[in-house]
Amino acid sequence: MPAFRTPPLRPFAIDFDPDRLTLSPEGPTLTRRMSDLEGLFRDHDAWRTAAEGDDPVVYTVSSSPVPEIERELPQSITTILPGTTGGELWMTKGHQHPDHQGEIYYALQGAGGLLMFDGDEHAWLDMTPGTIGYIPPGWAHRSVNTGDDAYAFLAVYPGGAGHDYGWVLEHGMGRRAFRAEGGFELRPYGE
Ligand code: S6P
Ligand code: ZN
Repeated sequence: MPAFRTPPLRPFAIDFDPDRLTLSPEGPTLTRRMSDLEGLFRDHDAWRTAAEGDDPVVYTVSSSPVPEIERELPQSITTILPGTTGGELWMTKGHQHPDHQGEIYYALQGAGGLLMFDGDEHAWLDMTPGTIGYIPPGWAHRSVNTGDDAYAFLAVYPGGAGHDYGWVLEHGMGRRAFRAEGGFELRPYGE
């Protein structure tokens, strides 16, 4: 057996429940509350008030049992709840893959956006059920709930990709998404 098959995974099927947004068999589930998102929202005072108040769940990430190791291809479902902090739409932390590996997102439910930033240029993809968003190597990515209901998507990514969250704190994401009349608007990161 080739060395890369350690530990060996046998082929298996994963059941997706579109109503409960769960994978079976399931792996770890991560819950991100407002207090986990320090330094990310433009309005730091509004963030602190929410984090020190009821500290709401902003998003969850439910994974299949496929491990995050080289040559494996893990999947997860992210569900972002609807809401704003200081007018800024609820979102994921955002990260860069250190080895600049690509990734695929598939929108499942609700309305959202996929914001990408390569350190120079930003890109925004509207994500509604059925949209496949392609994240090219070297583009940091953050997901935003632009609607009034939960926004959920499937992510498929290289197991050895790693997640660099410090990159976003250092470089930003190029744009921020705020609630606006009739929808949302993107503003330059520092405004
Ligand atoms: C992993 C993939 C997603 C995110 C998830 C949460 O490469 O991009 O599963 O991890 O959407 O976002 P974040 O920025 O908190 O990891
Ligand atoms: Zn990623």
